[in-house]
Amino acid sequence: MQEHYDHKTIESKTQEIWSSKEIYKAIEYSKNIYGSIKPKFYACSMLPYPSGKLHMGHVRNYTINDVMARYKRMNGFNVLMPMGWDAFGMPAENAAIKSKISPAEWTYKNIKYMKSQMQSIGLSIDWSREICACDPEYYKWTQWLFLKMLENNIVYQNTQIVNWDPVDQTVLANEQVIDGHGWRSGALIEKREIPGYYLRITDYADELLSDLDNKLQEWPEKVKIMQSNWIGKSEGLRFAFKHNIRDKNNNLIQNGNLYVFTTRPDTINGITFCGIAPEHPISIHLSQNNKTIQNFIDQTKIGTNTEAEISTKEKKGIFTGLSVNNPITNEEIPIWICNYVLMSYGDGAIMGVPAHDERDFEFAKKYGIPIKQVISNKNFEASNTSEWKEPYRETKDCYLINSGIYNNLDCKSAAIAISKEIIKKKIGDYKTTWRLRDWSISRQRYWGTPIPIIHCPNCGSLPVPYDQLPVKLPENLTPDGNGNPLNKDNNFVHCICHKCSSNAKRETDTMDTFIDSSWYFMRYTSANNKNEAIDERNNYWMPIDQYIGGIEHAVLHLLYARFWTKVMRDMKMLSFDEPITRLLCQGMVLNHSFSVRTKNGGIEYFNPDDVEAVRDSNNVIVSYKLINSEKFVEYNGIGTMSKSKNNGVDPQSIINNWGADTARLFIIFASPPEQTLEWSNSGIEGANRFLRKLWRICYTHKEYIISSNSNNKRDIISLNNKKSLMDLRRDIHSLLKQCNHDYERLQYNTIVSASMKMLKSIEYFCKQESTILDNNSISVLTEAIGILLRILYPIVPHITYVIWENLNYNLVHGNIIDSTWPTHEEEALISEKIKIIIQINGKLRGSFFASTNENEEKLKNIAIKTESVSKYILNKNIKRIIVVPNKLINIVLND
Ligand code: ANZ
Ligand code: ZN
Repeated sequence: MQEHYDHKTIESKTQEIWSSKEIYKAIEYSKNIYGSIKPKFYACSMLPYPSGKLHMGHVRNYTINDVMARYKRMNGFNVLMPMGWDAFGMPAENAAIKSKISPAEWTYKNIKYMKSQMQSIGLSIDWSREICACDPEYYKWTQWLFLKMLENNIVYQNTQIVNWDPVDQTVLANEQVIDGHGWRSGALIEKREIPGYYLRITDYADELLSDLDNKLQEWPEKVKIMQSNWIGKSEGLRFAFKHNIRDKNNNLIQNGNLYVFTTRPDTINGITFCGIAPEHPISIHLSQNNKTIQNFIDQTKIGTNTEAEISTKEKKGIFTGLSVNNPITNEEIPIWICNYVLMSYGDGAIMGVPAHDERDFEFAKKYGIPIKQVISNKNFEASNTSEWKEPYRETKDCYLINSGIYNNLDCKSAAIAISKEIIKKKIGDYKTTWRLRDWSISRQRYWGTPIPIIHCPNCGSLPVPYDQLPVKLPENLTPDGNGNPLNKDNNFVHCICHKCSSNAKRETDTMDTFIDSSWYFMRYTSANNKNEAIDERNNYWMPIDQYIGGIEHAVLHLLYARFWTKVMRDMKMLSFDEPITRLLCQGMVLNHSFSVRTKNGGIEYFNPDDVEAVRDSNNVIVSYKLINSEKFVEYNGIGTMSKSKNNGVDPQSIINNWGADTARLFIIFASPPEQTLEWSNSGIEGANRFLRKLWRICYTHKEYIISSNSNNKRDIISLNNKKSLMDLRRDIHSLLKQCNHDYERLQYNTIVSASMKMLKSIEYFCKQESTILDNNSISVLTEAIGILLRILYPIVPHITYVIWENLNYNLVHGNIIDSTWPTHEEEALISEKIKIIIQINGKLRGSFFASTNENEEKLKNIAIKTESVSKYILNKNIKRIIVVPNKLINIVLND
């Protein structure tokens, strides 16, 4: 054992050993030393996009995963921790446009570097199962699954609306449209309707919703709420306003029915307008010979119309000049075209009740539409709605007013009574409406999984035969920003129809990259199978026991993965319903941010490492300035690490300078996995100091421990009731008990604090004992350090691995990686507590409980710090402290 802790050699050596021995290769059905099959544990992190280099968020994610994997392995589980690359997608194309290298080259280069970074963190990944979304060996099976879904009527073709950039002649993703203009060309973006493929996720809406509660007990509540809102089940009434509006061929539009969907039939008497979407058939009809309406509709189409954006957008509308009649009151109701009414939801039309709906209220206020109150609580009658600042949205203990025969009914009964009346009139019925839409998966992009379809002039669209998979994506194209390069690649586009042998064209759309990540975690289980997407090993490992990733994937990725699993189950490929048993969303990594306003009104950000605090004479921070400069900067507080704020910390420089173990220890210690983590350079230093201290104490006592382990004296501890031995064992075993509890509930940060306490107790013990230890002391010390090393090993695997070997612990417990996890001994915890009285100058001032024969210094310390006592000794000199063992402490003050 070297005298000094040298992270560089330790970490590179251990990593070399681990990889050469393929120590983390997971083998199905592996057995324990007693010959019985180990339970499996599948721990998986969301696979990264190969953007170039790892950021601190990745490191945190994989470290948490690794701690869990190593802990579970020592606890007798057969653990799988795989890794892969979400390697298709737009950043590769954007990089290609910028630097003129092919997306393939850029992606593979990034993967190579990021993989080396991951290896330097010392993760226990089974690299033999590595998968990469842009590898034909992987996407062949994505295409295969797509074709199976086509066969099973899960895939269908329909038109989709896309953002068309008329200058670049290309389809843009929503995030490439900025304020209605193309990100590169600046051109005004048009909406175009083109054909595309869809997956019937709405067929699974019910199950996706009910399984949140029934099967995902170990998912964070907030993720389940987000998914449930996204699925958006709404129960209400759908009914028609009868109308007489005819199109140019004199046919009644939609057979004379203007259908609306409402969740509040009780408010029907409060309707003061009808709102229709800009894409509604009535709107389209009107726009054909009305320029003002046409212009209004065009205006609403600018920009991306995501639901979230629409809800915050200013409400705008235009009166159509038309009206319908309220089916209950027969009042005349004007029809407006409204920008906040979505064509894609319900029927693309609403009954406007401004008195009780927020959006309608805002709209009515703006356009002077009457606001008619029809709901009130018991205590007040109709109030003057023109003075309202907000709609009245209560329903609990509320009753109808201004509603004719329905007056005085409570909201719920009124909703039922009015619905019955509408149903009786045969103009409507109860209806469940879903917010979830079918999944549009066609992208007019190069760098994605090719959709395995050909278009033949004779036979139409045909699926590529299974034996011709994969449809390989050419890797040598370089997009230039002008359309999809696949369209211009004759080698790719041209093909022969397998049915009629005429010249046909390949589909050049590729799949949404969320498809790649919807099933990759299953491919890990069968990664080397060349003949099947998955095999029986999938049923061994799946479902994932612990999935770890960012909260930003709470909805889309996790919902698609759940959907995909259910589809595969219905295609008889799986025997489970949900892919992920337990989910953990790790918190963000934060750092301070500093900036100055530039002359032209912009903001320039400075890296926190370049900034120092300026303090006044009382050492209070008064301002901040750049190091080695007189330039003052503004402190913006703490926020997510990001490139745009220039406050990222490069994990590689931390690992190079301090070592992976230090980085891991800090990350785990700084906060519990689900909370945000504040970066701190002093925290890194502290973590490193702790590791050096651990090394030093082990080094100092190495001869004793080595001999103890070599003679395997572990079981012959005879304590002889020696207090120091009992104390140390009590400390170690009670902390161990806490650690085991914390490991199970993933409260990893407190494990680090417990290990720090263990090391303190060990240090204290060693100071107390004489320099030459007797056999019992050696045994207790060996036991204590053996426990500490194992508790720390999942968090700092390199240093503990090396110390463990150097101190011959493997002779007794085997390799630390597979050694058994320590369990505390209840007997070691027993300590007799006695009441100790505290006196000051002989007067009773307090008391506390302590173990029998507690160390005198410790007792004195406790006494001084006891609350009822400390105020008497504040600013006084203590002359001496008298300890009467197991009875009292008398503090004598100078007067
Ligand atoms: C009248 C009403 C009165 C409404 C009231 C609400 C409160 P959830 O619950 O999210 O499903 N709505 C219906 N179709 C719409 C569309 N295409 N675009 C925009 N809004 C639409 O929302 C259902 C409610 O959303 C419906 O109930 C309707 O407004 C509106 F005091 O009808 B309500
Ligand atoms: Zn053909």
